[in-house]
Amino acid sequence: MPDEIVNQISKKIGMLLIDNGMRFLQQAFHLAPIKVSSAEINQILRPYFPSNNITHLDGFYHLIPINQWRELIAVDWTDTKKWVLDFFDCDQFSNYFSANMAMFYEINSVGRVYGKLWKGTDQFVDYHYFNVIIDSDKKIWFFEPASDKMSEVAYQGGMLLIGGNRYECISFVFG
Ligand SMILES: [Ca+2]
Repeated sequence: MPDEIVNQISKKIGMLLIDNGMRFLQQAFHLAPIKVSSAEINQILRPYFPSNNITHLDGFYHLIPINQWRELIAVDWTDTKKWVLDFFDCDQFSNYFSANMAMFYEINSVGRVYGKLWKGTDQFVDYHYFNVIIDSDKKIWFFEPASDKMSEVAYQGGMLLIGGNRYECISFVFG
């Protein structure tokens, strides 16, 4: 069979599998999100991040319970991607996870966060890009899409610690 015909068949089958895969996942999860406005998202974040830049690209957001987030994260394959400096590192992981949740489930409440990361509390590593999730109980969770580590937002001694490492948020983008 000529290569061009094989390529055409591969493209069609690839798209068909992706399309059906999305439908299977949507049907298997039975998500019933609540809908909140961008003003409510702001009200949830502001007590923790009074001086941060928070950008909303949507007027309304779908929120789901944290137990459903844990199930979605267990199935999502973002964390299985290989870390490649520049071409698939923290910003791609963060964008990819956020986009997957919107594309598969129309859940747009995964924020992308630009900030700084320390190893422990005193060893500065680099500027960093990661995710924030707001659940339907209006709780804020930080999420590392390359490792699936999740932690509820909490300040200890004035520092935001996730898994024992210090984070500092500069800006949030939702939508
Ligand atoms: Ca990159």
